[in-house]
Amino acid sequence: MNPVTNCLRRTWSWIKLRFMMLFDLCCGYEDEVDVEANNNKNDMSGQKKSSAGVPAANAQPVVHKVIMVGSGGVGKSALTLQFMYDEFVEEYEPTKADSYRKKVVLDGAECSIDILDTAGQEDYSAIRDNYYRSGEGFVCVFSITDNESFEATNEFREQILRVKSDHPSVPIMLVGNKADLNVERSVSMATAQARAEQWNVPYIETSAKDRSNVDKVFYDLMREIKQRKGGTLTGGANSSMAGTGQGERRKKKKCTIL
Ligand SMILES: Nc1nc2c(ncn2[C@@H]2O[C@H](COP(=O)(O)OP(=O)(O)OP(=O)(O)O)[C@@H](O)[C@H]2O)c(=O)[nH]1
Ligand SMILES: [Mg+2]
Repeated sequence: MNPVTNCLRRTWSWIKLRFMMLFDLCCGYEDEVDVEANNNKNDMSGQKKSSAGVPAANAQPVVHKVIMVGSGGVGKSALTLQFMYDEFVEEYEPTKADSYRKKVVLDGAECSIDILDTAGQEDYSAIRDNYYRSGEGFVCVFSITDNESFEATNEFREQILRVKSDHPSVPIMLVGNKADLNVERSVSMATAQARAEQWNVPYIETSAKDRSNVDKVFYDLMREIKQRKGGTLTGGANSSMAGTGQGERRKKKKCTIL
């Protein structure tokens, strides 16, 4: 990717993110809207339907909110940019926080995905809580060539579970990136799979460089988020949805006057 284009994209996404955070501050969403009540209004695709069962004319496509987490340099931005623009960024520029939105068709239904690409660098760890709050699903990335980044995934997961303590079965995917560098591998597939089983989440190996499994990560996660919104997933092996099964509650919008 052209460095100038890359820089412009990052600046634009940074500005958008500030606006989104300001909007959240003013009209912060909280979740007391009953998903069960929503289920009556929404079909399995999450599209609002009229009584005739066809999408209402003014129905907005559902937005699934995904957050990229993991140590610095593991490839969170590279995976995001590969998914968004089909491009691989060779140069490493540490992220502060960038947000992206893309319209996709998921199992025949149009929806949007919001991706928040967070900072892996320790300097930004204090602000992670704020970002994690808005996530409906998390991609927890490590590099298969870097054992330390694999060990760090435990901390990232703990932080997610702490912040999302009212959503204990929030979907998480464990992703081992840089699979194209197999000769430099320091985390075996069996070790990573064992951790995923322990967390009860899927494990996927990707390469942002050759695009392998990049779409799979985002689409599988959206599917889990969507099923969760639809309240149909009961949990089980290899699913991060194995939770309480209790009706998930989303918070009501409330306006704060500054
Ligand atoms: N060979 C190879 N290199 C990769 C892959 N993914 C990322 N990289 C490289 O690894 C470096 C870091 O990638 P980034 O995507 O910037 O890492 P990050 O996780 O976003 O890092 P922070 O923003 O600091 O948290 C860059 O030089 C990328 O080109 C991959 O799948 N294969
Ligand atoms: Mg980054």
